[in-house]
Amino acid sequence: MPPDREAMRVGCQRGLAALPHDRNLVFDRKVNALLNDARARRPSACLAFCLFLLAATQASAASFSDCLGGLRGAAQASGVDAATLHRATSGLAPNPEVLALAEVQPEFKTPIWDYLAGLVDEERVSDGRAMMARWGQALALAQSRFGVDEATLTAVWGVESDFGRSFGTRPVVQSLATLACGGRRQAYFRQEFIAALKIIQHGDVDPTQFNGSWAGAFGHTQFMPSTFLRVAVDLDGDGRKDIINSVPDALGSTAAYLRKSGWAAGGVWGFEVRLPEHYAGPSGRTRKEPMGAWAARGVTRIDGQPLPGGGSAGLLLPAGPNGPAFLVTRNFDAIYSYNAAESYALAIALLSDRLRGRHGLVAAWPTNDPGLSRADRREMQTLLMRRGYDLDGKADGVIGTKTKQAIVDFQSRSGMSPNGRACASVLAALRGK
Ligand SMILES: [Ca+2]
Repeated sequence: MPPDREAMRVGCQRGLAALPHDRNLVFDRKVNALLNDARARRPSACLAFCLFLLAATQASAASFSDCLGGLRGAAQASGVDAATLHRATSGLAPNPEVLALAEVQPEFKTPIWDYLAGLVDEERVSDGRAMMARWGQALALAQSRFGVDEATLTAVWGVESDFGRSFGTRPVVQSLATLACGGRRQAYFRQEFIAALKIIQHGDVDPTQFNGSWAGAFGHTQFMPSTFLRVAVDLDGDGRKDIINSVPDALGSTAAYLRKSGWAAGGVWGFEVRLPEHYAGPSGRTRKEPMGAWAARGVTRIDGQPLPGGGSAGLLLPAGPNGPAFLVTRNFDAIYSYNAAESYALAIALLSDRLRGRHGLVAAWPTNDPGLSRADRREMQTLLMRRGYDLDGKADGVIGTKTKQAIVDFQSRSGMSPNGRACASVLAALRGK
């Protein structure tokens, strides 16, 4: 496979191209919320929906069974043994919720400052520092073997699964079989399904614990099965590559992934810069030029110091020329390849800087209404519930459908623009009343 196709395949690890991955988790919760809404609040709609689902399920049961037969044949042809096939696919039924999740489209585009406010908050910085202290030995080993520094590995872990707190709960084999037999990317998920069976056959992952996101990403660092087969390592030396139960294996596998994606040992991801006034020159992550060329255009470090001498970088302007600006290197591209979204890579880069003890972003995002940290989101949800909004009793910091609906309603009643954003003005209004 040509390198660019390979990068795309890897970059689209979660089955959705160019979407920051936490939004997929949000979709996940959103569809659950929709289904729950239908069940709880609109019994007649639920009945119609369930009858439709039943009819569709019956009609597709035969075709799923045919499809699964084809998948078994393909798996066998690529070396999966009969015992593994029997163990992993007997009685397998499709999961309609997984197909529904694959079809969900975002209602609103999340501004990058909201996205980053939830991913790079004080809580994750503090958790990350504690994890660096706790897993220092494994991080040092991963760094010595693959050249990727400890702060970057910890930041990936924190953004991918909140340091192991959110793995996803759907059986990976079932999700992948469902997506391989329905939906828009069947060829891709067919290969992932076969890869998942190979992982089981090899004994790296216990089939009863093989759960993950709706798209089949699993473990501390949310690898797709084919990525696991390609790069996972046994860092703790117990003979198994286990990114579900072994933090060292997950961190080592992440380091191996970044190394294969072009990470330069000892290099930086880049840094925040200051542009000359009215800058109208070139920009773009992939438009790399020598540091000297940027210096000649008047670009400096954010504190006004001159740029370092060597290497090349692209000028990243995530919110246009009036927002924060960054010069990003090939190491930023390696992080980008993990999930094919610049906002995602920036979250990891900025979190890694905080974990190194450096300051966060200096320039302000072009908004007078900043996004909220997870602690602020939980407080906002608590205050909304106190006003009688039904959020299932959960102040979990996840902005799902019910929270958005509550925000829209609260904004409308308070004379604010009803955009459904979890933002500073909403929290301030809730606190003040
Ligand atoms: Ca191991």
